[in-house]
Amino acid sequence: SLELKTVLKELIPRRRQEILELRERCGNIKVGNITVGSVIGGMRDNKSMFWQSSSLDPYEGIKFQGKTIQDCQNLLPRDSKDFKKKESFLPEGMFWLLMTGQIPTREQIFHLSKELGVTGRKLPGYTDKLMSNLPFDVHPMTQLAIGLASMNTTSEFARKYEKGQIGKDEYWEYVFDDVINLIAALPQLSGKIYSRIAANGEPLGEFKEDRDWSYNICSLLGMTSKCSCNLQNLTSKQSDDFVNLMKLYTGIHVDHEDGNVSAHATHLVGSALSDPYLSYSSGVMGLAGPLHGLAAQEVVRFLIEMNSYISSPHNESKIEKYVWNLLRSKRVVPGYGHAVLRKTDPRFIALLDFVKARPEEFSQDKNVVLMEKLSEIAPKVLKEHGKCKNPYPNVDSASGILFYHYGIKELLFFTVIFACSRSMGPLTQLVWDRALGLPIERPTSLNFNSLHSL
Ligand code: FAM
Repeated sequence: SLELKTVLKELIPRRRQEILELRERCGNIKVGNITVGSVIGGMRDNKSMFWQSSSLDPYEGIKFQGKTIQDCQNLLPRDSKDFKKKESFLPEGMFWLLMTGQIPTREQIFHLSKELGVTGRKLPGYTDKLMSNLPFDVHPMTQLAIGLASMNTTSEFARKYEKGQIGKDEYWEYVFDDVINLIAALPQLSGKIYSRIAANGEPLGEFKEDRDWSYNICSLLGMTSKCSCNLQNLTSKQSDDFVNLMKLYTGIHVDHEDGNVSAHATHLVGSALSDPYLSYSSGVMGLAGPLHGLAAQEVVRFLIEMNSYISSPHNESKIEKYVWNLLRSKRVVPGYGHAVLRKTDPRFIALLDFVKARPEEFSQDKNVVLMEKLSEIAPKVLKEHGKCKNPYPNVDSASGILFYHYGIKELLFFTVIFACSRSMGPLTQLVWDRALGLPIERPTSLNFNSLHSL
């Protein structure tokens, strides 16, 4: 079928059966040991969450339904059939893969794109009005969380549940409809937030129903060549490259299994049967932390500051000295390290490949040059420093500085774009949580006394 929901309807009964059998056959099998170190150490290495759409291997990095980023580049449909264009796959294809575990056809993806285009044409009036009345200087992520939470006035799931009109087996269908509406609204929501922080609320571009989801994010930021208001004076080649960057960026930030703060917050809040708007709004609040999604803007500040100190981004000894000084002042090197990964983040590599494929665009940008140079020097320094478990660059090392290159200088806004992409993984899981009838999350806590008596 061309309809994602119809494909899910075929899949769900099989998965329901599988989870019943698992519970019966393996319910008492232990997955691992929970140590005191894990209890007081942010639950590290504690394998206790169910997440189907992606998995994270410390050395191989993220896999989406078992597929690496490279597999996805080879298998998922692109906008154009011309492979020479080096276009990234459409994020809609990634969403389909996360939901179903299947590689969609081009027809299925264009159908889904169209559905998101028609649904996302306009924000609900209530949300639009509420956002227009917020002070301009409210943090962009707060604006996003408010906008998303306010959309719960349109939640079909919440409405049906409140009226007692749906049984447990049907929850997923209404959650699915809400999820589609939420994801469809993200280009408009992010465009509105950007127009408020960059242009006093003046619209920067148009929403095009017949274009794909990530193109519409770019269009509403005023970043496509067709935009009447081209704030950044981009050439048409630069606009096309930016659209491609957005496809890549929103295609690879979709999911990072459940252990990360934004995914886990969405999952946890959703387990109380809060609707998808409230659940993802909570996830967005978590994404706004500097150790999580906000790291990208910290990296941009860091690179600009370092460049003003080191005179040339090629000056290796000064770069090294700068990183050592930062570590001596007990600060972290932003964009480096990871709670799970123990190798360079493959998402960082994908963004660096984007840069390497465009030397004429990036070789004169000293921040981008420094980003690349730092990725060779910082791991050596961090290894010698000996504290962090992963001295390699993570995705945030490269992402923000590329947006900055194309003229998005409002650093706090980067995480809003991250949130557009991250919606896809946690909300996929929310649909499955309801389809499989997973219960409310309710672990148990320990205090000093109980820990000492172990
Ligand atoms: N620079 C300096 N010190 C670091 C460090 C870095 N980049 N990364 C970790 N450490 C320190 C860490 O602060 C800790 O020190 P204390 O024992 O004094 O508390 C020690 O090394 C051991 O930490 P770890 O076990 O290696 O890392 P964690 O799992 O505790 O933390 C991160 C993981 C990501 C929070 C941490 O590496 C960090 O703060 N990195 C910089 C911020 C960043 O880039 N965040 C983005 C993460 C990301 F990919 C995302 O979510 N978007």
